[in-house]
Amino acid sequence: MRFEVGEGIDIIGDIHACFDEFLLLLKKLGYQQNKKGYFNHPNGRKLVSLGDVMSRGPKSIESMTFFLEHVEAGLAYMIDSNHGWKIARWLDGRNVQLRHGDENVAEEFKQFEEKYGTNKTKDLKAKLKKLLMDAPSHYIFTEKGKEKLVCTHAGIKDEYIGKENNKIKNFCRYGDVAGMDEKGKPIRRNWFEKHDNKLLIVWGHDPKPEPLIINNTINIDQGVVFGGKLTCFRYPEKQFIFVEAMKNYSGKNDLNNPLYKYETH
Ligand SMILES: [Mn+2]
Repeated sequence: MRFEVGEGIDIIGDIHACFDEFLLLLKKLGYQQNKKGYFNHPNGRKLVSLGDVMSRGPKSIESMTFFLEHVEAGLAYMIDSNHGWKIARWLDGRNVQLRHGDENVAEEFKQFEEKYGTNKTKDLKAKLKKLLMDAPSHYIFTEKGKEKLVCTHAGIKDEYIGKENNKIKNFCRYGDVAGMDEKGKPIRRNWFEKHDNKLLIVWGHDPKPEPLIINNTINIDQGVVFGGKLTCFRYPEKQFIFVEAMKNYSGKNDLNNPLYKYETH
C-alpha cells in the first residue's frame, strides 16, 4: 500500500457513477485519451480514487470499468469503500440487500446483459469483483521514500496507518460510526479530531459543500451525485480542482440530501 508520489497524483473524491463529470474533470486536469482508450497525463501523473466510484448515480459500470482498466495498466489506484464492498459481495453472489443507490448497479447490469449477453456480463462481473475485493483500505504515498500522505475512504486512526485487518478495513469503509439515530442514519464521530501526526490524510465518503480541512486532514467528497461537485486534490501541489454536477442524480431533495444541512434557508 506504499507508493511514491512520483510525477504527482490526482486524488478524486466519491464519483458515485457520475462518469460524465469525471470525464470533464480528467480533461480539466490535462489527461488525454490515447488510441487504446487509456487516459494518460502528459507529465506522468497518476489518478487515485478514494472509492465509491459506483452507486446512486447513472453510470456505475462505466466508472468501475474505467478503474478496472486504469488500475490494471498502472495508471490509477483505487481504494476500498462502503459501496464498493457492498457491490463486491453482491458480485460474489452473497446475500446482500442492495439499497442506498446500490440497486442502480444491479439494474445497469441487467441492461448490460440484455445488450452484450451473458458471457460478457459474467466476465466483467468476475473482473470487477476481483478489483473491488482486492482494493486496500488505504494508501500511503511517499516522497523520496518518506511517508507524506494517506488516502482513505471514510477515515482512519493514526495507529491503523500502514496496517491491514478486518477491523481496519471496516473503519476505513464506514468511519467512526457510533450506531444509528432514530431515522436510521449513522451517527458519525469525528475521527479527524484525534489525528496527531505529520501525515496528511485525504478522505471522502461524507459529503460536504467545500473541502473540509482540519488537523492535517482534508475531506474531498463534495457530493457530486447530490448536485454538488466532483473534487480533485492534486499532490504535491496541494491544489483543488472542481467540476460542478450537471444535476442532482440522487433522487434526494430537501431534508434527505446530505448537502441540505449546509444550505442557508
Ligand atoms: Mn462512502
